[in-house]
Amino acid sequence: MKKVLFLFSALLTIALMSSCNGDGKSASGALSAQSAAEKVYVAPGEYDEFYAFMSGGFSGQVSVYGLPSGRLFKVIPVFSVDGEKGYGFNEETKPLLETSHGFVPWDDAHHPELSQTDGRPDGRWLFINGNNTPRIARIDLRSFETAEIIEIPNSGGNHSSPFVTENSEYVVAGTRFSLPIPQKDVAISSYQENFNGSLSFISLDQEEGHMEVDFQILMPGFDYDLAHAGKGNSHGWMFFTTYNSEQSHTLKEVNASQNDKDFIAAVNWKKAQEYIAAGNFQELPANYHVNRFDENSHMATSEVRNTVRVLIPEDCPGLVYYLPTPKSPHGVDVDPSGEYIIGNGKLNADLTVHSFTKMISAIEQQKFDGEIDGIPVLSFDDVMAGTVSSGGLGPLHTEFDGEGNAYTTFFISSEVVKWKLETWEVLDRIPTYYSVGHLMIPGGDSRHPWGKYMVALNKITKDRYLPTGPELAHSAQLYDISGEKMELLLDFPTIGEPHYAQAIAADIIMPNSLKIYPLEENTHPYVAKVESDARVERDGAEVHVYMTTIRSHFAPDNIEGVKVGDKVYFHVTNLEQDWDVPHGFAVLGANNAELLIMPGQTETLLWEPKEVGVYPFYCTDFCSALHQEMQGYIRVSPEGSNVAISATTGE
Ligand SMILES: [Cu+2]
Repeated sequence: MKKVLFLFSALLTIALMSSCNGDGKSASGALSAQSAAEKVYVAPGEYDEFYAFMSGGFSGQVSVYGLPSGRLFKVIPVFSVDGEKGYGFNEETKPLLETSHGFVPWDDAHHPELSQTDGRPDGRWLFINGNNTPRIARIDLRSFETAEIIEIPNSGGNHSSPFVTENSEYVVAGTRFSLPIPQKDVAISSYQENFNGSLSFISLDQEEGHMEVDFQILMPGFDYDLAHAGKGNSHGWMFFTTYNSEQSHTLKEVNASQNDKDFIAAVNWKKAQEYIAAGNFQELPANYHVNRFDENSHMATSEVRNTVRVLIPEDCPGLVYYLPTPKSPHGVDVDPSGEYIIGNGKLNADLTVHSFTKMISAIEQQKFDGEIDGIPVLSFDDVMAGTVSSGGLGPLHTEFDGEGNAYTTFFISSEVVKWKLETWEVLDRIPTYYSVGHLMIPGGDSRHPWGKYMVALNKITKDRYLPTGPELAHSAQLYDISGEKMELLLDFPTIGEPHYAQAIAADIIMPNSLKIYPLEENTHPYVAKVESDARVERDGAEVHVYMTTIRSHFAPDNIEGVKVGDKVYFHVTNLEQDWDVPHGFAVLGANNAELLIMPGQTETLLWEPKEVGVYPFYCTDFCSALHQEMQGYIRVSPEGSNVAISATTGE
């Protein structure tokens, strides 16, 4: 083992050295390459300490990595179809991608967020937002599969989402782009009178995790950028950043950057619950889908909702307050105690820290600097706790290590700055390669950060890896933050844009990870639970193949009686009850994808043969020594032929 370790370290050393040559770029702040290599080395057969869940950005997916190794374990398809797993191609998962705009097989996924209990990531679920067609997905962390996708009505650009409250009472969603609410045909130049923002509170059923839009708040027509929940003392509040308080509708890079201060909106969601209970809301027409996957039937369903409850701040005193915050703030981050609300003004050099205690006392004393559409504006000086004079440029996001320190990314100066809560002094800074957006510390936005590591999620990779044409893999960088000084340990490429990430101690997830789906619990309407149930049934022009797989054959494996013009549904049940033995299914001429069927699961592929002939099908997932023999034929006869339906195995 020692020899292996030494060899690996030596190789990594060479690799690290050769990546630091040429243009004189060195991993500033890094340990010696060998000691960095040792810190990220997870020996063959050993496990990583953390699961990291990375958004895929414009790939629409979530990828699962181990930390500290940076090894990729899985890509979980969420908002984009995925031929590898048949996701969005098989009949069972198609309903997950239904929206009010029809079937939408792609999205731009930004912020993974773990469910929490008592402000601690609990390993039940992972949420992630879809920006373009506003949606939130819930991934079940037992199966690592997308279990639910809810569409967000009255929203455009679902960016400030899906941040979670301390006990997962809500995940939230704020619209980045304001819109006419409800939608209507108006001149774009009538923005100021006709456009509004919306903040959505999606409640979570604590048993099943089912999401419903509990209520929305109709807001002034600003851009709502990011959010974070209060915690501890500030539990019950949610904070959203805004920019474009200028309410411009064109050339926003200039016009939305005029005001010296925009706002953080502080929402008292417990107050909102009182208004809802008292019936003090408007019910607006809406049209949005709630899509759920059932683990027993292995099928998703899509339901339409037609109304949404909307709170109007003017009618709901005490619901929302505005905290003036310089300057087009991007991230809003709440420290583990819940007292400090950090506004990262992206056109600013300094960070603004608001105090929750001061905010409450200003509210109690009714010290307001005016109001906007019924929302009281607090005075900057009354709520500010301090300023971090960072010396950096373009602060975006802050996370915490649980030891009284905060870490903020600076996009323009391409660095992470470590600073101390309460004294606001800068303790350390380290470059990133290059242009860091979010950063992530395991548990770093919760009440109980694990600390130890920090991952920078970079927008630009440039010269960090072997070139691959005009497009380079995006990059994550792993830093050791256990000491006084941050130390760069590792670069690793990511899937799509690693927009944001979350990480959790592996031992919270591992014991609950599902190994198989019990066959006896399979309630799929087209399941065949034993090989003797395998058959083919014709229903008009539809043909249903009840097929089973087990190492190493399909039943049936010879099918006749299908005709040109038929819709053939292959319902394939994997009879295996053993961990890590999926079977695949592919048939010549299919216009969709393969099936990849987990043990005990049933999945359905639609096949529409266009020409007569005999077509082979086979298993795509290497499953046994006789995997290559796992194949069969289906015969297609002319329309109007009288070849009888038959399904045989071994005859
Ligand atoms: Cu197989």
